Amino acid sequence: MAATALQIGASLHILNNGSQNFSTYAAQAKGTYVSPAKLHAVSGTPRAFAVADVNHDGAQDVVAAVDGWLWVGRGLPDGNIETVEVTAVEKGQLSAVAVGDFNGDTHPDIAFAYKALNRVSLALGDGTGKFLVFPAQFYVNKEPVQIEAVDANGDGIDDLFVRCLTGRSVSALLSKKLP
Ligand SMILES: [Ca+2]
Ligand SMILES: [Ca+2]
Ligand SMILES: [Ca+2]
Repeated sequence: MAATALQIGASLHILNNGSQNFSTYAAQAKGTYVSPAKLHAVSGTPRAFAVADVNHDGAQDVVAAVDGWLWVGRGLPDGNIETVEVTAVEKGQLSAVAVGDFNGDTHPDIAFAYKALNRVSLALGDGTGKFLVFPAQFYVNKEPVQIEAVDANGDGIDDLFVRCLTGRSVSALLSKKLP
């Protein structure tokens, strides 16, 4: 089954879609990794993941989109995952995830796409690694499969660019500060 690998600091993280887990390999020396890996179970099938420091502690964290869940693995300075926080989201075909500050409160938030529903949802972070799903939905072109968070208009708030399979298009969503 498909796997996705990500290097964070001295550790290598591999998302194992087939076995529904996430393995962390600690680096031993340049280019070699300790085996067996530390396994972190992800209940359900992980569809996409992103790396960002979501709790402002200087260590990169891992965010995975699983059907019905956002899975946040809190990173340690050595690149290992310490604890895992899960947030329930609407079930659907989750296809992409990105981290950025979409409401301008300086705390990282999570944007996640539903491929079959043609929309993007947000989970707003409180800066401690916990997230609350934002009630509004953001419709994009059909079959979104990739999200990038970039501050496109320079107002200090991250905006969303969503790549969609239908029409080979990119939908842009400009964020604004919430009242
Ligand atoms: Ca962190
Ligand atoms: Ca935020
Ligand atoms: Ca912006």
